[in-house]
Amino acid sequence: MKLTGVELRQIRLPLVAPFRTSFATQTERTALLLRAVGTESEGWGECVAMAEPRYSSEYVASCADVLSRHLIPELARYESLDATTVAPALEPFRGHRMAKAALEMAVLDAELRASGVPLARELGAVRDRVPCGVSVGIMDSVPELLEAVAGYLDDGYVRIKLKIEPGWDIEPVRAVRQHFGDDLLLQVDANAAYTLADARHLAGLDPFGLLLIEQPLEEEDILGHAQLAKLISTPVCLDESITSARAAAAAITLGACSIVNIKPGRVGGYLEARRIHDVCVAHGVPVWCGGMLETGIGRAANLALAALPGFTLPGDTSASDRFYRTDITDPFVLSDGHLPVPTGPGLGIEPLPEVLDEFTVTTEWIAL
Ligand code: NPG
Repeated sequence: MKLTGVELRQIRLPLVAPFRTSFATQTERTALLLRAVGTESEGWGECVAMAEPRYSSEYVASCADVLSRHLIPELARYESLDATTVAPALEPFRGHRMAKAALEMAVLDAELRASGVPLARELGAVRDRVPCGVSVGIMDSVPELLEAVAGYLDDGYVRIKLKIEPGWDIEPVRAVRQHFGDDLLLQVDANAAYTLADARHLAGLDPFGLLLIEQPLEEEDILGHAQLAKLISTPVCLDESITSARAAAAAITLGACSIVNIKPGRVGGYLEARRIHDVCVAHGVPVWCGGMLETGIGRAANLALAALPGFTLPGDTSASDRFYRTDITDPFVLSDGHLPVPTGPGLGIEPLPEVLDEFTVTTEWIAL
């Protein structure tokens, strides 16, 4: 396929409720969408970067900038492009994995649409639906948290993830465990809010039978995670630190994690995400699919990935209405705690043009 151009579109979607993590409170999602236009077909990509560089150093405007100035023009040199050539072609540009992932995703979707192959089949999926967990933000009070968790359990979610930070950790976890019982699949996510000096405090979570604690320490602190893993009995899962298959192999080998959260948009794309999956399977390390408040576009692709055999824990692949009253695609609706893996060619879903236009803030066309 020869690319003729790429459209960059920034959209802004209101959230159904504020979502508070240890690094920010979000009330809306600003997202960057890509539409890659090739000689035979078109494909969609979604960049997972947030409006501000709080979760990672990348952010929407930085991604739009590097895509339009460097990454997209670089692909003009390729007369015949397929998704496997995108990452090697962009390799000379350092970092910017979220931007690269979005571009590879759009090319991959275009290519698979042209050949009629669903993304799930291309990646090696073994399931036609996936069990879904939900991520619950930091709340002002424990009663408010219990009410939110009860609502999600009523919806059918099979696993609860609580966002934690210093001052909001042991007590909310204890309350949820006591209120909902020992059978609830429960895990926590610190988004790098602690240091190794908090090890004894974090060991206070040990009695609650958590599935895992996600990214307790800062992104670069692999050694610290390895030390922490020896001091607490809750399994350590890494998210932000896992930037590539190589990083995953190193973290596992060093004992820094025993579970991995794979976010395709954070690791440079679905092809690298599959390599991380393969590395983890080879090491006997369970993986699950993370979420970044994706629209239906990114959600569709995450469901395809989450259907691979090594994804043995429920992911943050929640239904569209977890975050959005109106999504830009047909919504993904939870059924018996599961979402269906899309079966159409490519992502198997497309934005609804009128809705997309309604939420669009800017568009830019980069011709190749
Ligand atoms: O279900 O899409 C979702 C959100 C899940 O909590 C979630 N994501 O750290 O994993 C995370 C967190 C996140 C949210 C990360 C926003 C970055 C931005």
